[in-house]
Formats: sequence, structure tokens, C-alpha cells
Amino acid sequence: MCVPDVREQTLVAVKPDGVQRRLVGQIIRRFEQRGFKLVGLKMLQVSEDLLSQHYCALRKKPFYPSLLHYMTSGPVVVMVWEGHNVVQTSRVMVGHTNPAEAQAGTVRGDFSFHVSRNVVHASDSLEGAQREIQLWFQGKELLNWDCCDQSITCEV
Ligand code: IDP
Ligand code: MG
Repeated sequence: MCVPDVREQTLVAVKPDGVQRRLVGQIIRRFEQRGFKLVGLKMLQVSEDLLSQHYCALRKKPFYPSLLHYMTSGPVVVMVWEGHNVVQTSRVMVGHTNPAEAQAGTVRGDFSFHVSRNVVHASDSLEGAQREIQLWFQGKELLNWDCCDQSITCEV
């Protein structure tokens, strides 16, 4: 029996439009259903300072000011999910950045139609996930706990 790296973590956030539209539960359900483990969760009104660090690679994009406005328009729900290959699998579950190109069955493909209101964020790489988790969470806010079904969902 081989035990894969189940400790990989990623950052997922329900953006302000997703919170306003009461999609938080449906998004959490998809990650639980997939078998991933929730290790951190909080709701917050994001500061421009945090967002500018989070989206530092996009600072020069023409849509950057409207992105900041969108992301500070209301609370977000941010989470850390853990599991085998969770970074890549989360990106697939979330779907293409532009919902018009996102497959049905993905969060963006099911709940949105425009890139400026695409409901959810997920880290795009292992390095990005580590950076974003440290940015959004303090170490003590992440829980190291055992799922009672770990031997079924995590050992393959
Ligand atoms: P991602 O969220 O799929 O990783 P990124 O390219 O990292 O996509 O862009 C970050 C966020 O910036 C997107 O999720 C979306 O909210 C916003 N964004 C990206 N491209 C555009 C655009 O062309 N117009 C408006 N907003 C955009
Ligand atoms: Mg991105």
C-alpha cells in the first residue's frame, strides 16, 4: 500500500460575489465531497494592503484597480484545504479564469459568466499556495487534525 503526499495544502477563497450570492456552502461541499480536508477557514473584509500582496503579479494589468474594488466590495471566505495533489485538483474544480471558457461542472462554469465576477480563487502552484497561505493565515489558525476516514480517503 502506498501512502501519497496527503499533506499538500492550497488556498481557496470565496470572493465577495460568491459570499453575496450565498454560494459558500455549495463551494465548501464540493471540496468536502472530493475528499479534501479543511484545515483553516475564516471570513474577513480584506484590506487593500493584503490584496496588493496577494495579487502582486497583476499590479500592472489594466483591470487591477477594478479587481481591488471587486475584492474589497464585501467579505470573503478564505480556506485552506489539504490532500493529495490538492493544488492542481482545486484548479480543475474551480475552472478557467474566464467563466465563459470554464467547463460545466466547475465552480466558475456553473456559477458565473464573466471574468470580473468569477466567484472563487484557488492557488495556481505549490509555491503560490505556500506564499498565499502564509499571507492569509497565521500558523496557529491552521489545524493539524485526523480525519476519521483518513485510511479510506488518503491511502491508495
Ligand atoms: P486565476 O484567479 O484563475 O488564478 P489570474 O490570472 O491569477 O486568474 O487573475 C486573478 C483574478 O483577476 C481573476 O480570478 C479575476 O478575478 C481577475 N481577472 C483576471 N483577468 C481579468 C480580466 O481580464 N478582467 C477583469 N478581471 C480579471
Ligand atoms: Mg491566479
